Amino acid sequence: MRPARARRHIAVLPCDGAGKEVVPEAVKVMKAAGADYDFQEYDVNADQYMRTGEPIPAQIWSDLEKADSILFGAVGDPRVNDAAYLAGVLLRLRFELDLYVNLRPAKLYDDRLSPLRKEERRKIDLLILRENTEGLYVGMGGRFKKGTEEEVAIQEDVNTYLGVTRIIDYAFKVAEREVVMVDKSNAMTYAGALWQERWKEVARRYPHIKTRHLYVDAAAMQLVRDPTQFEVIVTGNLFGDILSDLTAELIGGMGIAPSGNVNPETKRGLFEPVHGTAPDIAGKGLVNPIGAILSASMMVRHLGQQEMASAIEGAVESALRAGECTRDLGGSLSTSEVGDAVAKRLRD
Ligand code: GGG
Repeated sequence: MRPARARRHIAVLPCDGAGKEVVPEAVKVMKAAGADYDFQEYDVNADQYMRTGEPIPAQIWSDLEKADSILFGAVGDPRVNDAAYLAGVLLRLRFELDLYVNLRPAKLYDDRLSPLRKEERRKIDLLILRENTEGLYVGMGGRFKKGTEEEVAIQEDVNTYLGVTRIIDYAFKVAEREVVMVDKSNAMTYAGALWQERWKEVARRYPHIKTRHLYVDAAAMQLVRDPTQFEVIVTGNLFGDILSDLTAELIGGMGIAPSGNVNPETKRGLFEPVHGTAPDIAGKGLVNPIGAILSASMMVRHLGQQEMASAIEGAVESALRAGECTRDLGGSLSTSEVGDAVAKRLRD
């Protein structure tokens, strides 16, 4: 007899501010959907950092490396005016676990949430694939003559053959119709040339998928003009970050946008709402938990439970259509009441 499969260990990192409010709702919804995971919450947050000076203590890091997946809220705190904290938590997890694919889907669940005037342009259902381990985020550079009028600040944009190739290849693997590659190769000629070369070479291996290239400024314009034209967009770290905030607004705002950080080879994953800690509204029951709940649905899908993932997504869609949502989406429910409304649909 084969031994029973061990329960999946999900490391839960609510972190700070809004993250602390939305992550419990995502866990509540997964439990209502029947997820039999071993959820373990870890003390990674600004209070812990201010106490110890360590963004992620060594013992916790060793657990996170072994976890089947990580459910993450948001990191940042006005009391910590120190980029080392954000870098030591979120960027460390993305870089050291080599979560090179940042999946940022944008799907409109209810027509009334779209800011677009023309009805036929609203049916947005696209995926932005942001390279997640390179680009301007690696922290290379420096400040020369800091604090003087002669100061020079340099921030390096790192693009490697391997990094660019693997994210473009992943885009072709998940696309059904078309991949659009976005860069700024007319201005950023060195990095852009590498992206162009790898794009053309990888595309040749997938002749059944249509291809299109857009400069990032044109891509931003086209996303507002007619987002329905896109299926999969693949791009670098910074452009993916910016364009996915734009697409979040097209589906109802930052509160609703989910994301996954994954490595398709090791199967490691970290799932988090796109939004940050929202210190202006955190702690008042106003934060929208839908981005976190949809991120949990992405995690469940990544762990191979497709039906459960679709059930969670369906329950979110039904709650949104019934107007059972927070104020940012025109509803009147609190953060936990939205979690309850979604969970109820999964239990009934
Ligand atoms: N879930 C996304 C996240 O945590 N991003 C980090 C971030 O933007 N932190 C700054 C902040 O929340 O103020």
